[in-house]
Amino acid sequence: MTSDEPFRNWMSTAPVRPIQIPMAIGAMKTGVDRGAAVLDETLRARLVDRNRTDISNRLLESNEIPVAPLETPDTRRYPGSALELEGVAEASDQLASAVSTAISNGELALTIGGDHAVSIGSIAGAAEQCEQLAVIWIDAHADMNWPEVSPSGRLHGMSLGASLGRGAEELTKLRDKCPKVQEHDVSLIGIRLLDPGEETWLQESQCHLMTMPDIDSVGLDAAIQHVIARLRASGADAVHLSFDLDSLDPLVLSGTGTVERGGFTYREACRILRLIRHSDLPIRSIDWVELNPDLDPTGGSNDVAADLLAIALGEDVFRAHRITDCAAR
Ligand SMILES: [Mn+2]
Repeated sequence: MTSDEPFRNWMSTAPVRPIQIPMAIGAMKTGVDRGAAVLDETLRARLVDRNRTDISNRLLESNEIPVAPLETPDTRRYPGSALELEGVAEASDQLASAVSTAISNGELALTIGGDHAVSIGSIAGAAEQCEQLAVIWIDAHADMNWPEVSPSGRLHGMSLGASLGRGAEELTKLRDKCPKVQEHDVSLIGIRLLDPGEETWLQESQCHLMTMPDIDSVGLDAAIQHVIARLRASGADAVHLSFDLDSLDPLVLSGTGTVERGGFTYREACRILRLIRHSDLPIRSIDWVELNPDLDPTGGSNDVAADLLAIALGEDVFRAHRITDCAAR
């Protein structure tokens, strides 16, 4: 990695290709499929409202990936299984192709979920367009289960695991490259709930884990700067950012399927996204996932999800006073 390449980080510079993927079969819960269209619309309306032509002019026409609909929502747990494997694998392959094409055209591939199982496809697509992919995973959960240890059988809790090469072959061998990303090139941020299998794996893995208690102990800026420095030194030639909206505190965003208390505040999330956006990491692709509009009838969660996405894509407030003497940005 060299840092003199202009516009290495595509978050606030490249044309943006939104790719809607209304997946609910990874979560087995209705509503999260609707999140894809709602988030896309809310983002576009917001940019018009606020006259952010700098960003709206970069937003290209959205693609939509077809996904098998969730026929029977099911809240029961199916330990040791991989529910709806075929449907997820099929949609993941199509998403991978769309993400890969967008990146090859110089477009920031913006995957809009849908549940977090969509990352299986987006990471596969991102991995196709580089030598060595790194992943920043911002989430309340690690999503590193695999069928044998999964407490629920839902694939949205196995997406990072599959990208790391554990799980059903239909997913791990998707588009031939396995694993899509190596453990030492993965940084997880904001984690506050691990299942037993995930905990065991993480203890022996080389994944870089920044749990919420870790962040509290070193401070948010230091934690994120550490992640950035680590990935910069990794040799990765592309970085994928996967943002699960359940990383936020439920008081900030309640419209998501698996809420965990103790999440990021709105301001903390803004700060994290700005630090990543201002970094020289070669970000080529982003996921924005797990918005479930049905779970927050006020619409407030849709607005929060769209606000943060706008910030990820380059929105900023005008700053009257530059605080140069402490090198803040
Ligand atoms: Mn997740």
